Amino acid sequence: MNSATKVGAYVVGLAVVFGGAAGVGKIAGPADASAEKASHEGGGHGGETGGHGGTAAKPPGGLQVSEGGYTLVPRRTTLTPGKRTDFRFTINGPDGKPVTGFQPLHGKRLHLIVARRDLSGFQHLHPTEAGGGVWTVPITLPKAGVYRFFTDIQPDGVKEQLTLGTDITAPGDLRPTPLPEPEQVAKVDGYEVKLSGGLAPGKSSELTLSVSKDGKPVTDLQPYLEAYGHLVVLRQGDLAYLHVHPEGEPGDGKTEPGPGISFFAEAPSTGAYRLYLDFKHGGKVRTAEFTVHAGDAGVPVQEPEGEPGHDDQPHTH
Ligand SMILES: [Cu+2]
Repeated sequence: MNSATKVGAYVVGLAVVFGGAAGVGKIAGPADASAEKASHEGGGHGGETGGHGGTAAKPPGGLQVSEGGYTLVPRRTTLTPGKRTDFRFTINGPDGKPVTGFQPLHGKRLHLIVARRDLSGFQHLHPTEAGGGVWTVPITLPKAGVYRFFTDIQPDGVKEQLTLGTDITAPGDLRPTPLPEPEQVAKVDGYEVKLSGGLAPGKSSELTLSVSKDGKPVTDLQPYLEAYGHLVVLRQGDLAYLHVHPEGEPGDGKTEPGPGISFFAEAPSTGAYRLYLDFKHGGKVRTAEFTVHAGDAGVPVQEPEGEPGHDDQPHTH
């Protein structure tokens, strides 16, 4: 392979990462639209892992424990609730051996996202490699339940970012947390984050998250992992995963450090989604959470136990 081909492949890879953003989180500004088009035109040979930006060609990320020959292998599949535990895992490659070469994604070679299957208990962690491709991270699963563990990675030689997902159980008495109703304002640690815009099924839409504290807009957000905000979106029902980055980057000469952080995202379908915005201010990373519905159908009714059901579910014809 000559170096020109290599560079070309790398550029296509980037277009897929940011155009297809972990499977479905499309960032579709005008500039990205052309990049995505380029990836389509250049990616005709890509095959199954060719990273088509559209949702029809590639399923959302995080639904598979193994993709493109790479498998997330936890050393244990249960963790005691409420107990801090050293969680260890490997990413095994097509040869069955732990992978040691990863390309950094937003400053880290591996991102670990954890959420309980009812969409509560979100955590965004950065494990360290203990050697030989074994990753380790101290973690506490606060309550009993089944948790989804997602790894965002791009092994060396792979053209696109992969999000692998596996279930880890914290045994005990499970009390599901109902998904909160959609609200435009989230509060965390004295901060208020206001959401404008929403998610549309199958097409890109803009979401702006504005951060304020004590009623005043925050205009000195700090870069966190090379961005003013990181947005993880999980779909209710199967925890389909998207990780979206803002339109602009710190230091690009036009992106302001708040109060607004803008994202373009595409929901893979109608349904309910939980949004988790990581932002950094005053030296600390905080997470603001929102429920957002994409489209107006297909969201299951959540009733307290014992209440009679309603016959208002949408029907398919
Ligand atoms: Cu991360």
